[in-house]
Formats: sequence, C-alpha cells, structure tokens
Amino acid sequence: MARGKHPLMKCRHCDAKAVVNMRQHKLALCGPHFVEWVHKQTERFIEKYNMFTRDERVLVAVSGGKDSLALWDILLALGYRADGLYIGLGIDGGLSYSDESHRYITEFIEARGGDLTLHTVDVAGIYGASIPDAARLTRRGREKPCSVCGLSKRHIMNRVAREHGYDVLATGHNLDDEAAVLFGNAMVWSVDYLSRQGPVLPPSHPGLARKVKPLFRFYEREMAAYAIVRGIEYMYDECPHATGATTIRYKELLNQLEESSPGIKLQYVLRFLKAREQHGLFAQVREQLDLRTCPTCGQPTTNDGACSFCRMWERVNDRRIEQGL
Ligand code: Q46
Ligand code: ZN
Ligand code: ZN
Repeated sequence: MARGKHPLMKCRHCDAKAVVNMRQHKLALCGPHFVEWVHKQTERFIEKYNMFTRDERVLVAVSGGKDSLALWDILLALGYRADGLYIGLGIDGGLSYSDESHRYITEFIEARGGDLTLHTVDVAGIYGASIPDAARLTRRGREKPCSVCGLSKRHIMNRVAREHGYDVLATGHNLDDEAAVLFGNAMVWSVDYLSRQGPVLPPSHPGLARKVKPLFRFYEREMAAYAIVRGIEYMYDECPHATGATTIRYKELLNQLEESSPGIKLQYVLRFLKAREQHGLFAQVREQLDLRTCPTCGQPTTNDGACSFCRMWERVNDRRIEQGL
C-alpha cells in the first residue's frame, strides 16, 4: 500500500510505520492517523464547498466499489444522515458483475450491524430490460452500453432522491475521476460540461436533490488505502464495459504526469475551479442553458418534449413488443 522507495517510512504523528505516503501533501501516515486525516479532510471539504449540513438527508449512490463504500463509511463515521442507493444494472462479466457488487454492499451493511437504509432499484424488474439488453435493443448500444447506463443511472438517482425526500445526492467520484473528466472535456472544449463540472451541482428543478462529490480532492490510491485500512471489502474489478474507455486512458496519462510532478492532478482540478469562479468562466454558457421539464417524468431536459431517458426506454419497449420479448 505504501508507495515508493521508503518501506519503513514513519508516520508524521507517531512512531508507527506509515501505510500511505502522499507525495503531493508531503505527508506519510500510519493507519489510525490516516483514517483520522481522511475524516477531518472530508468534513472540511463538506463545509468549505457548502455541500450539506448534519440536518440534511443524504443519499449515497453505492456501486460496491471502494470509493462509494468509503464515502458511505466516512459520512456515517462523521455522524451524517446517510442512506444508500444501489442500482442493479444487470451487467454480467464472468460471474455476474452486478450480483457481486450487490453482495459487497450487503456485507458492508451487515458489518455495521445491519441497521442501515439501502434503496435498491432493479433496472430490469422496473423498466423491463437490463442495461445491456436495453442497449442492444436500441441503436445507442452498438458498441458499449455506457450511454444507456449513464442516462439511466442519472435518472434513477434523481427519481429516488425526489421520491424519498433526500436533500442531497452524493457520489464517490475521486480526484482521479474528476481530473480525467476535466481533461476529456477540455480536450474537446465541451463548454456545456465545463460550465457545470464541480464538487457541487445545485438542483436545476424544484424537488431535485443537490449533487455533491465529497471525495473529489482525494486521490484514487488514497481511497483504496482507506478501504483497506478500514477493512472494507469491495468490488475490485471494474465494470467489464469500462475497459478501453477514454477516461481510463486519460487517467493513465495524468498518472504519468503525476509521477514526475506530484500534486499536478490536484492543482489541475483546483485551479480550474478557482479560475472559473474568480473570472466567471463559462458563466454565460450556464445561463444560456435552456432547461425544460419532461412531460412524462418531470425531470429536466434540454429536449422539446420527452427527455432522452423516457425516449430511450420507450424505444426499448417498442422493440421488445416487436420482437415478442
Ligand atoms: S457506464 Fe459503462 Fe460504467 Fe455503466 S456500463 Fe459499466 S462502464 S457501469 S461507470
Ligand atoms: Zn500515526
Ligand atoms: Zn422523462
């Protein structure tokens, strides 16, 4: 777990051996001090970016991976009112990827006495087809089911948060995710995304939850270390459809830069956010975004008429009927 050439590096705060060495912070810590540091930092980020308060109800989107389970664990440890949401996508990959993911979440809950609230949405059970099947039935899934998947996850998260009255929807995106997405958006100057990407996304419609990413300043390897130190068992494998994704290539590229310039990924994201805030970058784009309300589901859309989610599932169900499925 410790990185680099100093296997016997000591913790900055005690005599114990460090389990993690964060070069970008010039900080090496033992297990207990690292956990304490992660908790304090998360609390600081939640306050600094006005993410949520202890009175608000938080819905954490959990996938069974290290980041989302670490996030849930941290929020519970800090005393926030955090419940979980698991979306069963119906993805197979050797042994069923989705079933395995669900198993890790169930174990996480059992390890904490079983007294946690988890909302589970089974996509096939509710909408009539799993994500890979829906992708196959529409032209969207010609190569990968990711666009069908992303669209559906966004919609379901909004829906569950609204139906159950959550103020906030929290996801486990870490710094590596944020930097890679920022890099991708900046590569093609996707001003629309660049105007919105950040640790807090205010609701665009009444009744929708605020979206927050409390872990966005932690490196991916820090979250892996946190999960291990805390004894959180998590789904190690990526979704089988993630392989070859552009984001993964960007992550590798950014890691090469990080190797020679520790901290560059963090600066890249933080300075972007600062420049946008201080100089009003992309503010006009944000104002011009013409959001309407989908007449079918009531969620925001840039479409005239039904949103992309409703259109897509209507097509899936038409095909299912045509094909007698
Ligand atoms: S979008 Fe694509 Fe992910 Fe959905 S199909 Fe798998 S890789 S899970 S973040
Ligand atoms: Zn220590
Ligand atoms: Zn809709």
